[in-house]
Amino acid sequence: MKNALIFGLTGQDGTYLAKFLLDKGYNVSGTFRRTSHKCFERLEEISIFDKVTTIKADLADYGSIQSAIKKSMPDEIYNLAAQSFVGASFQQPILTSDITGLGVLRILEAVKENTPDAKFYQASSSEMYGNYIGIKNEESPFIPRSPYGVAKVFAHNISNHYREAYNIFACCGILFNHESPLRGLEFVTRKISWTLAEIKLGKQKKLKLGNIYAKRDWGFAGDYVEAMWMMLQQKNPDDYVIATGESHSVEEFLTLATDYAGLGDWHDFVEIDQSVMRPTDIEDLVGDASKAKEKIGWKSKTSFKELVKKMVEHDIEYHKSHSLSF
Ligand code: NDP
Ligand code: GDR
Repeated sequence: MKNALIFGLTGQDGTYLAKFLLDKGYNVSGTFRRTSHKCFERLEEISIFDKVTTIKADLADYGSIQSAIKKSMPDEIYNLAAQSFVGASFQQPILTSDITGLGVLRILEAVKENTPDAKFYQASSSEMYGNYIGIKNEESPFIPRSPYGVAKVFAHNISNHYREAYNIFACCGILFNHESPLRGLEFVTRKISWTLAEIKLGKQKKLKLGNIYAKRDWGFAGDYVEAMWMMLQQKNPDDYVIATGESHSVEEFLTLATDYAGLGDWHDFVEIDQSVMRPTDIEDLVGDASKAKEKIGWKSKTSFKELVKKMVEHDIEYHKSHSLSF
């Protein structure tokens, strides 16, 4: 039985990946941060909390990273941990650089010193392309437009460097946006599906959004975690773009979601909120995942429409059965 260690187990992707690896028969360990509140909701929502080993570790803290690696003795390490919200990276650029950028170097050093034969996956991002215009593949330049994007470029480059200099089996998945009913509430897709459900059930009146003309290449997170695993099963380590190949605007997502929620015309309840606009934003991101298709046999399975429907239906059901109380 293989051992896998997931940094960022408690996040959207960590949860889907843990489920995927458990189904493949792996022993799954994953890290969580100490918080004053519950942080295992996602694992509980898909009923896998009691099937994984949880280890406390913070990417700011080398000792805890090393100890997570020594405890789990992994064959495969997936780094999904990050300050992952682009919007917050403008307000907390130093923290973002430390966790999303330098944190990856801390893991790589711990791997080099303790388990140099372990395979390593790094969660790179389409946000690294930033201002680069046109369809993006593995050869396209990185011109990041946010502190988050800059930190991810560092993490990507240092992972490539450890592959070249120390022979670490390091793969970077350059993933475009992927969403799900487990997506964090501040990301635009989930903010929309969640708030529409609240509006439908009379718990909310308004939905406040920023740049609704921005376009993203949106896939389903459940499809994307499979690509992470596939990369580590290849003979040689490499980097791959993972994307659907089509982009849609926030406005299109909103229109479709409003339709699925049966709420009529979104102009009746949407307000544009200047406070969520970013100092710099990326207008359009579309990925070309041909290399992943040819070399590892991965392709996106869930359509844009299916994704929107899945998220809206989940959140309406959720709000029907839960009343939040604090
Ligand atoms: P989430 O924000 O849902 O999860 C991030 C994870 O990182 C959480 O488990 C979080 O813990 C953990 N984390 C945050 N800060 C620290 C820290 N200081 N030390 C240790 N762990 C920490 O992100 P996703 O699951 O959506 O994304 C997974 C990875 O993929 C991230 O690196 C993200 O940047 C990257 N990515 C995501 C894409 C997407 O569209 N989802 C696209 C491309 C890349 P906690 O639960 O305590 O907050
Ligand atoms: P992104 O995702 O920045 O692409 O990063 P997000 O959903 O935050 O924004 C997508 C686009 O929507 C616009 N937008 C809004 N965004 C938010 N969050 N809230 C709003 O109200 C709103 N209104 C409009 C944004 O300006 C942006 O243009 C995600 C994260 O998962 C990263 O970790 C990952 O690396 C990239 O995707 C690929």
